[in-house]
Amino acid sequence: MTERPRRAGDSPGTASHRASAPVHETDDTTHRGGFGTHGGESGAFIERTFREQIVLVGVSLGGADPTRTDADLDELAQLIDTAGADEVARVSQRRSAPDPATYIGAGKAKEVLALCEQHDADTVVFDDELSPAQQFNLEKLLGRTAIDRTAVILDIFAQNASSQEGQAQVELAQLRYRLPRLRRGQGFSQQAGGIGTRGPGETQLEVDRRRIQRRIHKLEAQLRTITKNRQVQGRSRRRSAQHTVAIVGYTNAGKSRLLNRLTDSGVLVQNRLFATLDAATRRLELPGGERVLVTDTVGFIQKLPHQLVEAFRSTLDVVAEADLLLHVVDASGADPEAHIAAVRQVLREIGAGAVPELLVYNKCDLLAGRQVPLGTDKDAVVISAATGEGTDKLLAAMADHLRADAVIVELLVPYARGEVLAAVQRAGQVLTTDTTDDGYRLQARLDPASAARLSQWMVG
Ligand SMILES: Nc1nc2c(ncn2[C@@H]2O[C@H](COP(=O)(O)OP(=O)(O)OP(=O)(O)O)[C@@H](O)[C@H]2O)c(=O)[nH]1
Ligand SMILES: [Mg+2]
Repeated sequence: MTERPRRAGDSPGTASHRASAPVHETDDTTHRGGFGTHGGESGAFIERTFREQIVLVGVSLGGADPTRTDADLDELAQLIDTAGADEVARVSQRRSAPDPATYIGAGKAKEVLALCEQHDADTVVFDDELSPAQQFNLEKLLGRTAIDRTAVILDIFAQNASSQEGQAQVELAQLRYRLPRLRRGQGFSQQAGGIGTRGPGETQLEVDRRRIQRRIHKLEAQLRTITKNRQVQGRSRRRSAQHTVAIVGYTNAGKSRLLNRLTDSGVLVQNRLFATLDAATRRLELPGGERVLVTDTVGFIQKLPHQLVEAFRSTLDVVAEADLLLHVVDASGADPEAHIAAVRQVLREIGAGAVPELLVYNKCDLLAGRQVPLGTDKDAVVISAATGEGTDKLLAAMADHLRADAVIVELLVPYARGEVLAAVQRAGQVLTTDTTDDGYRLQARLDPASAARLSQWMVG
């Protein structure tokens, strides 16, 4: 048993929380794993008083490439490390299809059990989502907690959520994941006891389910209110006609560091997965003088739990509504193409598949002479958010993209209508200004939507 060592990159809040946590006493007869216990309203899936010992299991399905499975398990190991646990062993198997009862085959399960005993593992983590029945059967077979990648990701999100909205979204995703997996003797039993909590003929399990349902409805209502408030703000932003740019990409690609580099803002940057959960928006002036709003967003990953995508949908609206996406890719990573594909898949899921995208290969300072794997995208930009290399080109490329469909118009604005002049300046680029007897005569470059909105002032 080890106490979780404090690591560089940990936020002071979590680290001190862990350091002060009581050391969990082990008892040889009961298993100490708390990773994956689906109880408690607080929502943590993972034991935090010590670093759990984890066995990882991956399956290459159909004709899938086994090296792919190994890369996926490397990523899973990174996830469990971020969650606060350690890999002690890994097992992989090729199958044409998952076993409906136990996901892996019976023989393989025995092998996993032997490994667990050899390493005194607390928990077994499967790289793909287990059905509730598979999870139940595996726990019985293995005599320890069996969970999947989804539970680990949900746990990391729960650790990192800080805003009220983020916490509500993560809790909602956790409860939706937990509800079909609730079993007798788990869940809210301790809290649910007492006179009046149980209806006639209701079992404890039914009471627990009902409590979770109620909590889900409450969270949904809370999130609807937050979304409505945001939509009001969004409308005023659209009236101001500023372009919006969303920074998207795989987790840890350097999205937040890029926002900081472009806008000099102090957004949290960490060498940790899912450091950013709350969108941060900053103003940025492009080389042509046009002002845009840039938003940093939550990172994506392969097999991102659909419960999380659903729960974060309203936050991710900024992505679907953006005029341009900066898709940040870690160019120094092992398989940038796979990351790009995973991100594009999530983009499609959230209705942002058609938003124009500018590929931004980041971390070029780490390439040490290697070629950037540019693929076929000739518009892609290569940068380093760390050193600032390439960011001039990136800004120019952003301006080009946003201007691509712009039109040049002539406007006549009466002197008394200073607010119209200001709206033109915000919406686009003023090319020339003359003073005439009737007011300001401007030549401006505007996007079609802004031009339509300002059409009453157009002349010529
Ligand atoms: N060497 C190098 N490191 C970078 C660069 N950009 C980001 N990093 C590092 O990569 C790690 C992740 O950076 P973040 O900006 O937090 O990444 P992110 O994409 O916002 O990640 P999440 O919010 O967790 O999804 C940090 O340790 C950064 O310092 C870069 O250009 N070069
Ligand atoms: Mg970030």
